Amino acid sequence: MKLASAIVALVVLLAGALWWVGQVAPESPIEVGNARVRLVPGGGPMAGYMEIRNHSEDVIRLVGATSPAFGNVMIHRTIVSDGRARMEHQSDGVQILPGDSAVFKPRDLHLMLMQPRGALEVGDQVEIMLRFEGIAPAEWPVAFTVVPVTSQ
Ligand SMILES: [Cu+2]
Repeated sequence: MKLASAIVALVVLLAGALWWVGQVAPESPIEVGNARVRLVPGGGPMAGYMEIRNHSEDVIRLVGATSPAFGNVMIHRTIVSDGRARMEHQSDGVQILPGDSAVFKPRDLHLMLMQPRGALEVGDQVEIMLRFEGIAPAEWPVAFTVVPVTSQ
């Protein structure tokens, strides 16, 4: 009898522990990889690149970004037509389907980082706050690494 109740108590404790772990360590709905900023010296605008993976079951949308290191951040896409490159502001943001990813890379999607507030160096970390629709919390701080302007 005593052994049986001890086993019941143990099972209840284990179940409780598993529930607790599930509550405190949920899988992140998004993952941001290879976050980097190409250094442009002299106060000019810089570009930020990354890959955002949507692990959630919802459609999400990157709608904006801010950074303490820059006065203004916009979402742009470079479009090449007739051999000429131009940048288009993505006023509706960037939609990412469940299980899909958005790749920000040279000559494509990028964060346009304008009005740098201080001198940056290769190897520095820059915080950029990504703002989404479709997930909670809406704001995700991401550390971007400053890389040489010649890197891809
Ligand atoms: Cu741009």
